Amino acid sequence: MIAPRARRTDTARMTSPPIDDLRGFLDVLRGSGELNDLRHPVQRMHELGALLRASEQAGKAAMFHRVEGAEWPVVGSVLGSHARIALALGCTREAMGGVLDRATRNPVPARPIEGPAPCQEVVQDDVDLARLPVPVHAPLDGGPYINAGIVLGRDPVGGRHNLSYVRLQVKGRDRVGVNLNTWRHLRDFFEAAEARGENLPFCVAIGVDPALMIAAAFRYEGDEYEIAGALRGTPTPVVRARTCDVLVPATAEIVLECEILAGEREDEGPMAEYTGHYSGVGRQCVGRVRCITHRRQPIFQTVAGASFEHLLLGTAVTREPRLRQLAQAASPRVREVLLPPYASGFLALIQMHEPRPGEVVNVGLAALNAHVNINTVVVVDSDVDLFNPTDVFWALSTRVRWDRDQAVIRHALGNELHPSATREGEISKTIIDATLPPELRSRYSKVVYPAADLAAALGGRPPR
Ligand SMILES: Cc1cc2nc3c(=O)[nH]c(=O)nc-3n(C[C@H](O)[C@H](O)[C@H](O)COP(=O)(O)O)c2cc1C
Ligand SMILES: [Mn+2]
Repeated sequence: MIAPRARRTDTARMTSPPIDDLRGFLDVLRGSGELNDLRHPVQRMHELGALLRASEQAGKAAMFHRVEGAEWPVVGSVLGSHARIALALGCTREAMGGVLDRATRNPVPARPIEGPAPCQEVVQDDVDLARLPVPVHAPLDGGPYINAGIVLGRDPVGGRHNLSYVRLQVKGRDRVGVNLNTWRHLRDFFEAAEARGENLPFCVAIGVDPALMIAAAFRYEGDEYEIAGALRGTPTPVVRARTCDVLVPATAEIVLECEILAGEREDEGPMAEYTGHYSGVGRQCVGRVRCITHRRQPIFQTVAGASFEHLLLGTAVTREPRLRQLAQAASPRVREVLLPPYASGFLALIQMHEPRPGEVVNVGLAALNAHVNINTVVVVDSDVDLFNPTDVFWALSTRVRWDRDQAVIRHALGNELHPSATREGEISKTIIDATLPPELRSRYSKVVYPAADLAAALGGRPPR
């Protein structure tokens, strides 16, 4: 049992040592009772995915020590709950929004190191992806998917590094499908390279510390290594890849050094996506793996498609800071914002205190611009708890007059995976005003009973 990590409140700095690799974080999770260690053999096809889902739903990450036909263990759902993300950040659930927000405004750049790096302890120039224990997660997935890799690319203009997640379908010894959605920095870099007839070098770091995992999910115009450094409180040590000019995290478990091939497209998919539906099969980019490096006895990390981890990282917590900034810039009467993971990042909930006439629409428009995927904004009064879906549905059912309180925006850009979008991602968006208009506020007050100590009353004790 290791000592619990000191918790960071809104203002205090972390006092425990920073977590600087995946192994360090797994120790923290074990010490906090947040990790299931599964030691009996499991199948890489489907069985591992089903057990991982069961473990996540029971509230824990899962480490599979014996995967049939594989040498390396697999771990998943490492950041699959608010509690585990809070542990990674060394803060409380309530302080998380502030910690993430400040990280985007206090960049800590990566620090290149010389000499041998753990991630390059073993080098495999004769690439064979079959050596990696890549699971087939969901029942209808089109094949094994590497989802948890931090995809590292460099801006051809200026050279900044970009960190993101891109699902990679394993297609052969050294071949992967690369699913790049429309609104992605790596896609911009690739299109610029392809226009010159060139391949785009990129690397994939699999098995990294949680600050890097969280940073990669951010949409940020700078270099996302800066966010990882800010979240951890120390710069990310990086080392040059062996075959290209990309800097990779020195403590990663595994690194794939790759390139996206100019002029090539192939069928890719289907895969269980964050929308809760399977994606279709589409013509997507193709990557070639040129070299694999790894630590001795590496741990393979995975994120199952449509898992809570996928939703939390990809659609919720990392997008709330910008949502809060833009909504509060539109009105000082914005109190709280939320991208509830159950709505896959398409729904933004905003709580306002006594908005002025018309202001809800202004805030709604700002919120729609916080991330391209957001297509529904619901604004509620300050007596409605955003974290309680029952309360939000109550406001929707009792405080909306549908011919007056809804603005519909047509022909906007959203995400192409949404079932209502065109193939290019064109979609309609809406702002719903579920606040009481000023003239009704005094007429309709919410029924709230005082809190009571039922346990004390049942036990015959006097209430505290
Ligand atoms: C587990 C996971 C898998 C993801 N897979 C993809 C993907 O296959 N394609 C994609 O375009 N975005 C994917 N995303 C979303 C992007 O990684 C995310 O929006 C990121 O901010 C994009 O980086 P960028 O803003 O620097 O372009 C995924 C996110 C997560 C958390
Ligand atoms: Mn980016």
